[in-house]
Amino acid sequence: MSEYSTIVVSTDNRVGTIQLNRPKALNALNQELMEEVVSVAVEFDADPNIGSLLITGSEKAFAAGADIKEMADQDYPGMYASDWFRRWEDLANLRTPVVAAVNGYALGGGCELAMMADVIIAGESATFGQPEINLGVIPGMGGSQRLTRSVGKAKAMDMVLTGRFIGAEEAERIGLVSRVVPDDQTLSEARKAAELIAAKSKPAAQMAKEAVSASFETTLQQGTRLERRLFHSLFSLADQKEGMSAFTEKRDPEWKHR
Ligand code: CO8
Repeated sequence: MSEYSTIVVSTDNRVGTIQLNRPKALNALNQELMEEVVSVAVEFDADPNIGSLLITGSEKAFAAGADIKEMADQDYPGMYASDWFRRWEDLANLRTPVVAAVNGYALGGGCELAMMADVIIAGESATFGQPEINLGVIPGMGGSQRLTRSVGKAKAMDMVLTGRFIGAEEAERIGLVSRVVPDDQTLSEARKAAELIAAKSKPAAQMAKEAVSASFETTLQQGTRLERRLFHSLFSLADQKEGMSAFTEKRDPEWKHR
């Protein structure tokens, strides 16, 4: 029996995997699921034996959005007082790289959750969308911001204003996903990517994530300066010596920092 009611959690090869598991609701994101996902992810983030996270759903749905039934009767004072769904930001702020394996629907909060990941591997029949406009609301888990930064104004406005769904091929073409693979290989390809990342020098992988993520927040000059400073700081670690020695000695590196 899993100790969680909305997710299935496992660890293997330095990868912490979280599978969303509310099949009857197409993995709709409710408060309980948010708490479970984020608390496990935060624990993985602090675990020296974990080098990357893998988040996935089912064949039919990565997640079909925030749980509409849970939200329907909420009111403004309650939403504001609880800062509804703020906790997802803790997932977006993890330092450990996160890979999302997306099959089926990634809609509304589901698309926004996928966009909190660093690498998105999508099955060829995956469907992405921000249909909140059809419910009389707007994206609320970062969709208006992360989507626009990923795909630009033209595509973000199109998706957010019309609510239209896009397929995996278009999602890859516009830069929303990293790779598209056959549906039956989504999880295995995502796992391979997560294992590849988890096998790197952990501080190098974390700093690579930090540097790329900073491009969403800073000017070019601030961002390139941060990148340079992080680059310089890696020369304080044994892994820089090991990585460069291994290259010249034509062997695989054996990372010390995990
Ligand atoms: N919430 C709750 N239940 C859902 C959701 C959802 N988002 N999506 C699907 N379900 C449930 C259905 O109600 C249904 O349950 P039941 O069998 O009890 O009726 C079950 O899942 C299966 O769904 P369908 O029968 O509808 O399956 P279909 O294959 O016919 O359709 C769709 C699949 C197209 C995915 C359809 O279910 C759908 O349109 N779902 C809603 C998609 C949507 O609008 N998502 C956006 C939600 S709003 C949001 O995400 C806001 C995020 C930000 C919040 C931040 C707050 C600060």
